[in-house]
Amino acid sequence: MLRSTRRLYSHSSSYRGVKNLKTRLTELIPEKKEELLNIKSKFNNVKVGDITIGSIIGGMRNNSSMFWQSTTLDPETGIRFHGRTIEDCQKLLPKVKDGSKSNSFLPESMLWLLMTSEIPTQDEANSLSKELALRAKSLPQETIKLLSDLPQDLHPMTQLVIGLASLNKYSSFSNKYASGQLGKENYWDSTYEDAMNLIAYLPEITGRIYSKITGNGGELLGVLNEDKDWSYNICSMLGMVNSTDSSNRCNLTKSQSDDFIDLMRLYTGIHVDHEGGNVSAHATHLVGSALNDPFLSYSSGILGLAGPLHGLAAQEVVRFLIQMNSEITSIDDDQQIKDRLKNLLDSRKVIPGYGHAILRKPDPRFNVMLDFVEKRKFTEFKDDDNIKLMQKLSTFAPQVLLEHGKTKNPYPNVDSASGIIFYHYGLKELLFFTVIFGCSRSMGPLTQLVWDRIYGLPIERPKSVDIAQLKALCKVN
Ligand code: AMX
Repeated sequence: MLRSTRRLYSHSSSYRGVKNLKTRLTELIPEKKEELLNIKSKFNNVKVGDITIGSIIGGMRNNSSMFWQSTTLDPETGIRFHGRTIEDCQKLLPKVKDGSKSNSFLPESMLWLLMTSEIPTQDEANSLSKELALRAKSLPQETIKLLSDLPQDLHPMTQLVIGLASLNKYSSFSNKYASGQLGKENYWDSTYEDAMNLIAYLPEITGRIYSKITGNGGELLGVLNEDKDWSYNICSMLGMVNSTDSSNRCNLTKSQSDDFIDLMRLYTGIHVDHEGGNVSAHATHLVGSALNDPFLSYSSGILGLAGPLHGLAAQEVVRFLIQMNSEITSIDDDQQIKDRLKNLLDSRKVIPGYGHAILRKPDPRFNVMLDFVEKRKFTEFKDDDNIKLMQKLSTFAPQVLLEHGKTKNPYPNVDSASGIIFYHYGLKELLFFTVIFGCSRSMGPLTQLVWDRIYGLPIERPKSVDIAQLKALCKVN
């Protein structure tokens, strides 16, 4: 399909009279900066907690040692975005207003909330959708060419990393820094520009990777519509929209297509951030602290997300569900399903999609994905055994994991539901699911990177201890 050549984003402070995100952010900076610097100067020596040997050897568990601006993860109630639960966000954040029956808030509204701690108005959310669509048009041809030259069988997450890292050449931050134009006070401005461009480019990069792995040579399966929202454009470029924008490669009906776009808004809206310590967020923050630009920093986050214990779990779950479904004799044979789960644990394998390093209750993000299914269980999903198995496992797997007794959290995490719903609508390429996760996750860690630069946070450099020091601490020889 043709690449649109319509107008690019211009950096004015308002769009149709609505203040843009950067303008609002700029207004907030002095107050927020003073707040944090005040805490640092007055309370520098306040103790936060004790670091134990268990934490040093055990992946730094329970070690509160990072500052993260926008989200916190409560072990019982789950993620909060500037104090607001997912339920609050569903009530408060603006949704798309285009006449479709969308129930999910716009991820753009969430980005506004993450950056500013404020709920945007409908006009502000819409103007951000427009801004991202306009920024998307400047995706460099070199990156497009690079993506199209990659081997079809290269893992989609590797393709995503390569695409994002290549944008470093065009980074406003890196280029200005290298030419000596930047003082510390100005770091945040070009970091913000790069971060917003990166988020804006993701729908097209994602679409091109999907086209490549499905044998379409990297040519887009749909166009970017500048009058539509970010999630719509992801769906369009995956060829998953029933409109003239998109190839509608799975022949979705209008209602299925609307549901799929809504699913994308829901999924990308709730995966944006999960506080700072998870691998993708932490990696972005760590690499960014060495003053890398957002493209290199978030490529590192994506590399972390590609691990099977983190984002790749989404892919593992779908593989697991499909395989189990092909092996059991009936979806109604509950005992057979439980036995298979037990066998899996006995052979020291993990049940993908279950457990969490911090959460100790079912993930509220899982609950909203399940709600999406529940609302359609007698219609769209009534004949889908994979979806039925996913629902059954959400009851059986916690029982089996509890009996087994090792896992600290036996409940479903968000990955146990998401991939199989995408699969239902026609996204069958399992390796691809984590790329969609990567689109969403850009928003939280990149917001943090902008704030890291606003606050002027230093390079991250924890102290490590060697085995002799460990022994000395434990008073053993
Ligand atoms: N199935 C089987 N065993 C599990 C398990 C699961 N789903 N979750 C945890 N365990 C085991 C651990 O492997 C560990 O065993 P070990 O003592 O023999 O090493 C023991 O239970 C204790 O682990 P834990 O403290 O409860 O979990 P953790 O903090 O070490 O790890 C996580 C957390 C997510 C990596 C783990 O629960 C897991 O591997 N889950 C399956 C993979 C998954 O769904 N990952 C996605 C997480 C969400 C995300 O980031 N996208």
